[in-house]
Amino acid sequence: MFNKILIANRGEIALRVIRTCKEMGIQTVAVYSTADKDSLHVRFADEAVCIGPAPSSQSYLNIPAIISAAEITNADAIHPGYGFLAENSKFARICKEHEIKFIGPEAEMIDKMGDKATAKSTMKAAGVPTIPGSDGLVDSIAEAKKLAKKMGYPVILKATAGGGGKGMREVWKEEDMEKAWDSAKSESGAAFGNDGLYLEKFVVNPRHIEIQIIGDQFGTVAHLSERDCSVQRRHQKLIEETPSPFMTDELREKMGNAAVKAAKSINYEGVGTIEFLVDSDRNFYFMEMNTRIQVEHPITEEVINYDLIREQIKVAAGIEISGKNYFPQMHAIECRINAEDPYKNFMPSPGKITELHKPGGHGIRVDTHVYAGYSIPPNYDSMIAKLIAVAQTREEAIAKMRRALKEFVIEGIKTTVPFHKQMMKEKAFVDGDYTTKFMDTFEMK
Ligand code: MV4
Repeated sequence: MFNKILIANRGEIALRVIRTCKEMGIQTVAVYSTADKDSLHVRFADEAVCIGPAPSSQSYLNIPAIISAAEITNADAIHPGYGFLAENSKFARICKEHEIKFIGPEAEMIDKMGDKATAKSTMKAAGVPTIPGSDGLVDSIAEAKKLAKKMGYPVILKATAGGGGKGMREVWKEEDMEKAWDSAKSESGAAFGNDGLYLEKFVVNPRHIEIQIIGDQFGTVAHLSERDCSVQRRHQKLIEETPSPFMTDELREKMGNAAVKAAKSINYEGVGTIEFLVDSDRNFYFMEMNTRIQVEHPITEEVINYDLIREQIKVAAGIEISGKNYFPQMHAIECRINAEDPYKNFMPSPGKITELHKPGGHGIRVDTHVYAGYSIPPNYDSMIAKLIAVAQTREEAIAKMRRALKEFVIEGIKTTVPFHKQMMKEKAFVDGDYTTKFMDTFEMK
C-alpha cells in the first residue's frame, strides 16, 4: 500500500480523499494556491505545499510545481480528484516517469477515451451499442450531407476532442448543415486545438444514465450500477440519483453487462464511468467514458455501502477486486449546492459565507469544504457542497432532501438551495418523469 498520497486538487474532493487516506493509515499531502491558504484541505492534510497563485493555470494545473511538491514530500502516489489534471495524459505520463503512481488509468487509456471518435469505435468493436453514425471522422460537408441523407435527419455533429457539449451542433435539415459544420469546426478548433468532427443520428429527448465501474490490474471488472444525471443545465449536472426512476432490472442487467464488457475490452484499471444515452424506448447507446472519480460518486457509495475512493486507491496499489457487481439497496439523491443565483440565470455568486448551518440527521450526507467565515474564491468552479439524501425508497429520499434543504442555512452569498427546494416539489421530478430536456423549459417561481 502507498505510504503517502499527494492530492492534486482542492475543495470537497481533496477533503474527501484525505478522509479516506486517514482511515487507511496513509499520509497525505495537500497542494494549494494562495487563494486557498485557509482551506480545510490544507488544514486537514498532514503536510501542505503552496504551488502557485490563484489562477488554476499557475497552480492546480501547474505540472512542474505539483511534481516538485510530490518529490519534496516523498509522496509515492498522486490522487488527481476530478477536473484539473484528472484526465490529463501528459500528467499521468510525467508521474510515471518520476516513479509516482498516478491514481487512475494509464496515459494511453486516457488518450484513447479522451478522443471521442476513437472511444466510440473502440466500444463499437467491443460489441457495446453505439449511436448510428459516421465511421470515425467526417472529412467534408459533402460527406456529412451524404451520410445525413442516408440516415435521415435530425443528426448531430460532434467534436472528437469535445465532451461536455462543446463543438456540438444539432442539424435538422440539409440546408443547415453548412453553417453547423463551420461553427462546430471553428469552435472545437479554438477550444481544443483539434477540429475533427464526427456525425451521429440525433437522439431526441434522451436520458443521461451512467454506469460506475471498477477494474483492477489483473483484468477483473465489476459494475456498481447506474446514476441518472438527466437534470443538467448547459451540460452542468444539478441533481443525480440512483437507482434511475427510468431503470428496470432488465435494463440494468443489460447496461451493467455492456459497461463491464466495455471496460474489460480495454483492460481498464481504476474507477471509471461509462455514460449512456437512453432513448424513450429504453435503447441505450455508449456516449463517453470518464476515466476519473466523478463528482456524483457519493450516491453510488450510499446505496451499495462502498467507499469508492478506498477501492480506487486499493486497485491503484495493485490489490485485486472480487469482480462481484453491486446493485442498489437504497435510494440516494444528490443536490449540487453551487454559489450561483438561480433567480439570475445561475450567475456565479462568490464571496464570504457569513453564516452556515449544515443539515444533518438520519440519511443525510453533506460533502463540503466550506465553513462559516470562508470566502469562496472567484477563480474556481462554483460548487460549494453536495447534499445527499439516502432512504429506503425514492419518496422517502425526496422527503428527506426537502427537510434537509430547509435546514441548510448559507448566508452572505446566493446559492442553488432555492432551486433544489422547487425541484423537490416539481411534478416531473417527483414523478421521476424527466429527461435531459427538462431544464430547457424550467423557470424559478
Ligand atoms: C447526443 C444527444 C442526442 N443525440 N448525441 C451532450 C454532451 C455530450 N456528452 C453528448 N451530448 C449529447 N449527445 C446524440 N446522438 C444529446 C446530447 C445532450 C445531452 C446528453 C446528456 C446529458 C445532457 C445533454 C444535454 C443536451 C444534449
